[in-house]
Amino acid sequence: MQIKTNEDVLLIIDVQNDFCPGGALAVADGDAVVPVINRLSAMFDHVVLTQDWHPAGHSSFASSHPGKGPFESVTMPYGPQTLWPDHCIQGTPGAAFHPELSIDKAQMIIRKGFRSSIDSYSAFFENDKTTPTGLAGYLRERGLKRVVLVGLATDFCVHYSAVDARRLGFEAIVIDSACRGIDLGGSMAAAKAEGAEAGVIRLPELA
Ligand code: VGL
Ligand code: ZN
Repeated sequence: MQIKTNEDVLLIIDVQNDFCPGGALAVADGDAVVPVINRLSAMFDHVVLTQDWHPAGHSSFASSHPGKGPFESVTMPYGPQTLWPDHCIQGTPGAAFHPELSIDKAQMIIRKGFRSSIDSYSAFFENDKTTPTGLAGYLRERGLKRVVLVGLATDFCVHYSAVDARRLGFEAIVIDSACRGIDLGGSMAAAKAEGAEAGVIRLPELA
C-alpha cells in the first residue's frame, strides 16, 4: 500500500501500560507493537492516538458488579458488555502510554470510556453505537479519507474502530504486525470475519 500523506491517518489504539505485559489487562506480547508503530508513525503526516480512560468504579469493571468476575458478561441498557479487570484508570501509570511509544507527532488524543455508565471500544462511538466521540468530524474536516489502524487490542478496540470507520464511509486498513489481540471466546476469528464483511482490509505489514 502506498501512503497518501494528505488523505491517510494513522490511528494508534490504546498502546497503554495496562494493555502491555505487567499491566492490569495485559495483552500477550502487547509491547511488541511499539517499535513497529514508531516506524509507521514516521511515515504519516497525520497521527491520532486513542487512550482508554476510565474513572475508578467504571461499569465495565467486574469489580463494579458483585458476584461477577473478569471476562464474564452482563447486559447493560445499551446491550451486552464484557467485564474487565480494573484498568486504565484516569491519571494512573496504567493509563499512561507505553513509555517507548513515540507520541510527539500525534495531533490529537481521543480519550474514551470516560463516562462511568458506558464503555467505549471504538474510537468513533461509545458502546451504544450512537454517541460519537467527534473523531469522524475531525477526520472529515481535515479531508482525511483512509484510516490505518494499529495498536491494542486487535479484537476489541482496533476491531470496533475499524468497522465503525467503514460504517462512516472511510477506508479502513488494519496492519496485523502492529496489533495484538486478547482472544476471548473466539473473538479473534469473529473480528476477522466481521471486519472482512464490513470491508476492513487487513495487511500483514505496511510494505
Ligand atoms: C480494550 C477492553 C477494555 C481495548 C479496552 O483497548 O481493546 N479492551 N478496554
Ligand atoms: Zn477499557
